[in-house]
Amino acid sequence: MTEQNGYHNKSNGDAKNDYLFDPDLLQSLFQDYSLKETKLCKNIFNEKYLLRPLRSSDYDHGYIDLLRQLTECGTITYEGFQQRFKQMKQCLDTYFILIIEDLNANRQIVGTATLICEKKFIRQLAIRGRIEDVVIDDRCRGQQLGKVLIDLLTQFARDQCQCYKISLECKDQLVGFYQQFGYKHEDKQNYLCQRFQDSVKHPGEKKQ
Ligand code: 16G
Repeated sequence: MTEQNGYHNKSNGDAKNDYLFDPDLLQSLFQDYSLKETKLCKNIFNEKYLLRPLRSSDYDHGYIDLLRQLTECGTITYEGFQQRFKQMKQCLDTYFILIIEDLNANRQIVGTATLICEKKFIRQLAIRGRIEDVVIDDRCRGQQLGKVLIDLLTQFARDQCQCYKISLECKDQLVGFYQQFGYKHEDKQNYLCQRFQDSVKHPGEKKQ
């Protein structure tokens, strides 16, 4: 990883295996992207924000609190977080969680988006991508941080993971936001959902 690319961990020299996935996978992608979107990338380049994969230490940098701006998270202990992180990491080439860290605010995490790559038998052993859990901190809106995350993850899914399609679910008011990245309602297709619980399930909790 090189300093100029602006997405990697510049100073603390943490071991690479602390990351959910190899940060080097982002390198060429980020280079291409910054050529296309220089203005947008300025925020990232000028030492304000850092874009990188999730790390196991991010429990202490507000990752869960950021997710609370999207939906319920319940009580998540440090151990619970580490266990889930490990489970995700063990699923090779499946979980890609990107985060944006604010370098000037105690390295708090202010943005995140997840790509999940599902392995399939159909379409000649295809890979299908899903974009999930996209959140930008309320205090950092309007800086196009969401745009960077979705653009990069979408390209990553297409070029790096060879996904044959990527889908996402979102609230009505966000449809326009995602359409700008090429996401469309598919003709004669519907999204159906069945919920088994209204609120958060706590690990080990039995159904009454
Ligand atoms: C949104 C999210 C989805 C998340 C869900 C949580 C995006 C693109 N979509 O649909 O990933 O899991 O909200 O809501 O970020 P829930 O807790 O009601 O399922």
